[in-house]
Amino acid sequence: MKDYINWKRTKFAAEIGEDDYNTEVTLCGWVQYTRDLGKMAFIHLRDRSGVAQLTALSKTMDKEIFDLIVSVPRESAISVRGIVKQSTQAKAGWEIIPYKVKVMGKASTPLPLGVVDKVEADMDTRLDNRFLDLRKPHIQSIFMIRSTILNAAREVFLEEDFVEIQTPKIVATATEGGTALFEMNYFDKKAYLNQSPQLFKQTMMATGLDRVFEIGPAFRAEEHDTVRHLNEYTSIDCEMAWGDLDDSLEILEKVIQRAYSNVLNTNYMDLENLQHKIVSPERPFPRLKYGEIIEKLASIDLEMADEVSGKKRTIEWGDDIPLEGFREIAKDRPSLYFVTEWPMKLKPFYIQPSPDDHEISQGFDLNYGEKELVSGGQRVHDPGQLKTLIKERGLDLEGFKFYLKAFDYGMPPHSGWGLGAERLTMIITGLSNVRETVLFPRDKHRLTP
Ligand code: AMO
Repeated sequence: MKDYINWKRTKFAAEIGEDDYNTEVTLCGWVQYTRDLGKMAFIHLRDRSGVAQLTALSKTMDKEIFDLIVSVPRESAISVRGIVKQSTQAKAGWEIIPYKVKVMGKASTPLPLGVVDKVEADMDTRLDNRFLDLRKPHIQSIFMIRSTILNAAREVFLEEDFVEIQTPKIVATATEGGTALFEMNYFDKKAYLNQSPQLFKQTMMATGLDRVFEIGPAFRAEEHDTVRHLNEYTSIDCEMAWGDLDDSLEILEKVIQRAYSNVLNTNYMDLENLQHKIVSPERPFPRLKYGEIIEKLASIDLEMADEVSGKKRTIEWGDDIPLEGFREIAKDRPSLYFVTEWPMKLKPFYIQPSPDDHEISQGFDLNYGEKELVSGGQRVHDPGQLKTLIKERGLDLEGFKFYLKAFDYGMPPHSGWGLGAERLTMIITGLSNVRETVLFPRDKHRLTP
């Protein structure tokens, strides 16, 4: 027989209040829990907003429907039509007395992953069954927050007159150094998955668009198997012309600040689900010079392996700052701070030297404690200087032809930065593993789902 009932949701569980008492509602969601007492049964129906208690009474329902609702396996997707009744026993102060039920998607048994189990399953089981993992409210909250963060960035860029762009992900040239590239066949040529939109976003500075941003995937074939590295991540990139580095830093501060404030305003329930408290950072963020950090680390005798001899020695100017170094700095600076005035040799070829000292770059990082969130800087816009820097790094000019061409026909001064969406989400949600912030993470051991 044709089903003439409209099973569309009329309310979310969390929307139900006193005004709905004694009215009819249709709820849609998943069966979280069932307790069958014979003539009566309690069912917890979970939707995106929360949980509703259904109190099924055999005397007010067709036997067939009562039997169906008490026997439907946990985590099945159902729609329920019923009356909202005030109740002193139900936690919410109300319950639903159902009279019609439709099973939309029956769940198989046993479940590969418990949704309401007190004990958290291991990461691999969770990622292998991500659709069930996301039924847990605190896991769903991570992605609600991630969505707010990406929209906050977009909001600021659009307010500040940036133009959204998309650049190719299949490319012929490395951007961030040749070691971390995924290679692929492109018909009869070799191609790579792009590590960063760097060369393309800079090329856009020669077009007159002036300010561009891109939120898109970046691929790094790094061997790192850490809680901070992914092989595919989402990069929030921007580039702006006719200004200086301070303009770029200001936009970055605004993006980060807006991400915090929008999450605080719209995701307070999600933060509660994650049992995490955040405070919106104040602008301007503190700025530390690379040299000051090295001095501090040398004063506590932080040791590292010499690049040439491999022997242990105290850290000195010119060394990259290892994670242990940033851990020391994080003891005094557990939150956001810029690291500026890096040595030229520690920054990519496209970063401009300081006008006062050619050993020092106009590149910066933004850290949160020991974690790097952002890299960026004032770019080289003089074509001759850029070619020299590319050659000095032992890179082949030929591979950069399309990029260099844009510098030969009127390239304005420009700066920009790249922010890892997952690292920012990790910090705002208070999670310790970056994999938590990606639906289907790609790491050294994981290619499915
Ligand atoms: P960089 O290589 O420092 O700079 O990357 C910028 C930011 O991207 C994020 N990120 C990653 N996140 C997760 N997994 C990874 N493997 C990974 N690699 C990078 C980090 C990092 O701070 N072109 C420059 C940016 C610029 O100058 O505009 C770049 O890509 O949050």
